[in-house]
Amino acid sequence: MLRRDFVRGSSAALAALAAARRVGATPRGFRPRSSLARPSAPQLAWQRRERALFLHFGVNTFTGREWGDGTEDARLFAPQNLDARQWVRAAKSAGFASLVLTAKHHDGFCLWPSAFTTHSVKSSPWKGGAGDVVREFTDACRAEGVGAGLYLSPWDRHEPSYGDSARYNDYYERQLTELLTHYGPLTEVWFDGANGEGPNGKRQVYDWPRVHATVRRLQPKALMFSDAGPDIRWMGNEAGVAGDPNWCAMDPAAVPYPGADGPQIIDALQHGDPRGTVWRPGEADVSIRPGWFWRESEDEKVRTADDLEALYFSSVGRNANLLLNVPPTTNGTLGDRDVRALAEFGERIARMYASDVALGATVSSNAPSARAHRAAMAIDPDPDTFFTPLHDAGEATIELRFDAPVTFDVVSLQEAIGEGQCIGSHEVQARLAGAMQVVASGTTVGHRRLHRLAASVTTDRLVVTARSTIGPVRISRLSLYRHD
Ligand code: FUL
Repeated sequence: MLRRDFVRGSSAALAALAAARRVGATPRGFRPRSSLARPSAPQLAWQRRERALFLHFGVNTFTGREWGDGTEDARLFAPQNLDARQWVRAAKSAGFASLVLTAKHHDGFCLWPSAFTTHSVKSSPWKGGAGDVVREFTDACRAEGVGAGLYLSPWDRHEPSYGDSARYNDYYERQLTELLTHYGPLTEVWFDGANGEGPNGKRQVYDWPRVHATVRRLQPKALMFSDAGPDIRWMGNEAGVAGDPNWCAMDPAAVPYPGADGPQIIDALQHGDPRGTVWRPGEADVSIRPGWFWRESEDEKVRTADDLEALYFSSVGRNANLLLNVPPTTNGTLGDRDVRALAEFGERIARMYASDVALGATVSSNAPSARAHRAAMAIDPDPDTFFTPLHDAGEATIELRFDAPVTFDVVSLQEAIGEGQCIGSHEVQARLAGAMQVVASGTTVGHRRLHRLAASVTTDRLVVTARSTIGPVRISRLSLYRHD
């Protein structure tokens, strides 16, 4: 099927296009679509941060439930030693540069003293009703130099107006406005799609266009997450696993509203669409424990650093950001076991990235390129430089030669996504016992694609071939690490 994004050509050219589409490449002679979706500056900065910490905290922490029903007594909320700085430091120890806190979950209890309800910290014994968790959280993030994000559940099982759509939408807008105007700049605003019936037996109809417009107006740099974006999309599961392939672009009609359900919706969330008109990269959310909220009975089930590392490879390693939930305890701090796992995970990833053996290579490519985009730019650590061939041939090859053999077991490929995402397949070959052999291959690259090899490879020659489905191959960085 022909798409508008290719300029019309001769029948021979069209046949070449059809053949190329079958193998997933862009043939010579076809110009890429000029309107390729690209990230905004905040989206690109967010993708480069790669990892964020999620904090589920509220009355559920004290009842041991996952979904409160809204009848919880606000007096239950009584953390003895709440310490938001500890949350942020634990996040930083694992290399997380931003955090997202549940300002309000489905039970409707607000972690800030909202002027529009009494069902909040105001009615709790914590700090004599004068405390504000959102304030402590955002202050701690700012003091520690990391981004702060907030989750405001649209579904509210406490608020009497819920289900009376127009009235509740006003209530929600007022609460959102408080969060967007009282706590300084936010990096992310998190919406989920849960949508129940109100006390009147009616299903609430959310006003998403109004919600989005409010966030844009009051916090133009904050990115909005939901199944339907508009800036960041859900990855389609809560297991921390990105799709393969995973495109950052999407057809906005594929997931019309948050909470839309069905196999095609999940498929669209997992994979995106190379020809999609909007840039909506995926965020893979997952918890360090079986539940989202803390409960003592799950203290023995905290994921290990090994597990967290596997999640890193299945999310960040497949072009999605990792949003890892680590819930505070009834004490108001993160548990020791969780903090230890985070720190160990962070150390391992830092150790892996500490030494890139590709840096010593002599680099060449199979095609001429402009000086600014020469082959050596493919190993240059500057994320803003990249290799691209002078003429877009839909395929490009980078060759690395080493004076002395190097050993690695992780291959990291990064595409210059500031220009859009184009690579649809790639292959890595290394000279082993005198012959070139495929050591890794895959589909999309995007911000980062990691291959963890089954065994370490020692070689003096490496060739990476990348094929593009929609525009030029642009390799921002190829790096080789040892992970143990
Ligand atoms: C879902 C919620 O229903 C869960 O409780 C949790 O907050 C998860 C991250 O999002 O929609």
